[in-house]
Amino acid sequence: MSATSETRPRASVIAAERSGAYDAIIIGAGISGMYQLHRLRGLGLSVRVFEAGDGVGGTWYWNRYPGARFDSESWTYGYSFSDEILREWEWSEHFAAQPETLRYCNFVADKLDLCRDIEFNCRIRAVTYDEIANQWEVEREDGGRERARFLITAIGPLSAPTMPTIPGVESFRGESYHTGTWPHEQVSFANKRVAVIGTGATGVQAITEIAKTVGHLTVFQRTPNWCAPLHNRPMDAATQARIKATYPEIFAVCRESFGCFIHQADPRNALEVGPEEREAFFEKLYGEPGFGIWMGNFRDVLIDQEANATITEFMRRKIRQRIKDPKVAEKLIPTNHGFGTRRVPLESGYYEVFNQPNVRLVDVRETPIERITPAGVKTSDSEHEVDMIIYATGFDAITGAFDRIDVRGMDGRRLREKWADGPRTYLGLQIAGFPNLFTLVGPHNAATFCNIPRCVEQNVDWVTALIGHMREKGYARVEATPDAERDWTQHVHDTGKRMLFTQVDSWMMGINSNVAGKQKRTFIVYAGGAPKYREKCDEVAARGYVGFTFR
Ligand code: NA7
Repeated sequence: MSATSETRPRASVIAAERSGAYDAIIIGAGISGMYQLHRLRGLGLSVRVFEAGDGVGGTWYWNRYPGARFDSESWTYGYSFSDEILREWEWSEHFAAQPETLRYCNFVADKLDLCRDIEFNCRIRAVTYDEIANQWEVEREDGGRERARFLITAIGPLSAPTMPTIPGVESFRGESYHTGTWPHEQVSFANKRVAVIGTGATGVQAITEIAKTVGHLTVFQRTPNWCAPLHNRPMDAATQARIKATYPEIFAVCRESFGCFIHQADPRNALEVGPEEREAFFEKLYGEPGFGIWMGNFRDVLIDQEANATITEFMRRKIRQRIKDPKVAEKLIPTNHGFGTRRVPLESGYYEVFNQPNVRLVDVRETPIERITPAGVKTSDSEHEVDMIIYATGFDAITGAFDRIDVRGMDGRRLREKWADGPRTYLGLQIAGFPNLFTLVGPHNAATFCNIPRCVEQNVDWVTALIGHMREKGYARVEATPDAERDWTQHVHDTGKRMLFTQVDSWMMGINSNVAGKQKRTFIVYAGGAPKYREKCDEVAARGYVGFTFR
């Protein structure tokens, strides 16, 4: 397919503008919204995208914090649908940093001439289904309203940043930032006393980078994570050429792996092999780039407690070896969860940061943060005076972005209320009672646990095919049946229960200590793996979109 071909008849958009209703509205111009726009144009639909930021890129637009970079191999992350884009774009590193990924998003937007159909700086506050008109009415934060037959949310899995509910946050006199809304201007750490709160995947990247130039750094850690080496390196010309020549094979490998990464699980069980062979295998994975140690490990380490204990013990030893002060090492070793049962942060010298004389680790389980004061962070045993506080405190994951929009379906029913006891969906793409609404990276969808563009392409293609099917048959309305929704939700719960991560608190189980009502574990991700998910979606389509009603 040529990426530059003009695929959308201009006349349809002009007609939509005159009648005041589009065929489709997409919320969000990140990885999924951009591709969905391109594909719907291909169907000849009039489409409008509303994006809160002033540029495309979603995650890569907002998360500009120091150290932000891929944990997926760059060359497995880009869109696969356009040979022209694959040929022309060059990744400079195996795991590109955020500025390069944002440039990539802009490169794609320019290639496909996407921006003419995107309205930037436009946050959506409410969406309401109008049953009589069979349209969605979309209300912008500035009060403006737009209408469309189809509404597609492309609002990202981790796009609602959350601040900690620590008293006094507003009182701090110095600079303060949340990593998920990092300023566009350069922030300097030189000669400054900096505090970082949070040690998830974001905190680990930010702490490692900030430690290179900071005056003094204090890290406030509540739960240590099992971090593994990223092993990033620049891309040389020969590798670049080899990758470009083998993109189809690369994407084929990703397609068949659990999370669409290049790493496939080893077919053996951990305890099937002797201790020496196991150790050698772990050592090999530890020395290799990317998520291999998480996704390419023995097939049972993420589902069997005993198998998991073997890799957990290995990782424990690694941390002890890398930290000079044994007391600090013990603080950095997780005690309440096994390796891989929470999102594994990949690191490039994270542990060594704690060997620096100008870095201090504060375990806030030992000495809880009592409040933020005008001068810094007050814990139960002292006041840490700082010039800057960085909140790497994460996101209201997956359902959080939906909660920020007042979504009302049939009979004015609110999505927030429907999902009060956990999400209920069909394929993670549709919801009974919310006709013509598609959730591209919604709960229960494989994209929630995935090398995102790989799953997003599948979802967008599937939704596009469904809309194409409706046009062909003359249908104007599609809705998941309550039975299909019940069965899918049950399937999500059943597949989830096999996985150890569902027995641990983390954003993957919908836990966020800073958001009311998000302290109970909830099945929000699809843990059956991307290949199984694709199979299910394909089967639904092949059986004439079974589980949906059309009108
Ligand atoms: P995470 O993984 O949710 O991490 C947030 C961190 O902030 C985590 O260490 C939390 O500790 C900590 N936190 C949150 N609130 C507090 C308070 N009130 N006090 C102390 N510490 C707190 O978010 P990330 O941004 O790192 O990563 C999110 C995903 O983005 C990541 O997985 C990638 O896929 C991309 P806790 O663990 O809750 O004890």
